[in-house]
Amino acid sequence: MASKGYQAPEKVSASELRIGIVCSQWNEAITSKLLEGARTTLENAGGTILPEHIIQVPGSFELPMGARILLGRDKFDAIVCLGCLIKGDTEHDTYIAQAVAQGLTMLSLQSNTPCLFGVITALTMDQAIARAGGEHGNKGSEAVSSAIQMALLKKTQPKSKPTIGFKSPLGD
Ligand code: DLZ
Repeated sequence: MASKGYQAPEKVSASELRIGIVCSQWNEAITSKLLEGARTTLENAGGTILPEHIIQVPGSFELPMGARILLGRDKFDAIVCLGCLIKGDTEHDTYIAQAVAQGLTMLSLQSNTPCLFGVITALTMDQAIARAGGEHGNKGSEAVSSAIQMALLKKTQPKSKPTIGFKSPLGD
């Protein structure tokens, strides 16, 4: 079955974009597929990922901090965060997923740089496999498509002073 998820607009070019990737090592068999999908999608759009623009973090919980580290290193148009949370016997996965979603939302708004949630939240390993290049697409690839769209959206806005009082801690 084809993925019913987000369909990227056609003919976007990422050739002028600097996209960073943060990849979690937990469930590495899955996150490596997300990374592969992310790279392929970016390259198909004319972009490249330099080795120094990819960092590994231990688990999904560390993704927002990893994104923060990348943003402190260089100027990026977007950061794509890749992880895979699989439900265990407890609510652990829910707390981590919420923390990551909130962390990335906060970081995006504070840094004025889109930080994308390319995290699979699955009940089983089979569900994760289906979302990492299987029948439900590749969430890494989808996150990169969203990153390109958001980065281009931001680039094409007229420069204006912030009107709602935010001042970026990252000097953007
Ligand atoms: C501890 C933990 C568990 C149980 N499960 C996952 C998981 O399914 N996916 C994932 O990305 N990370 C998991 N982690 C690790 C946490 O994300 C985090 O690295 C640790 O709690 C240390 O902060």
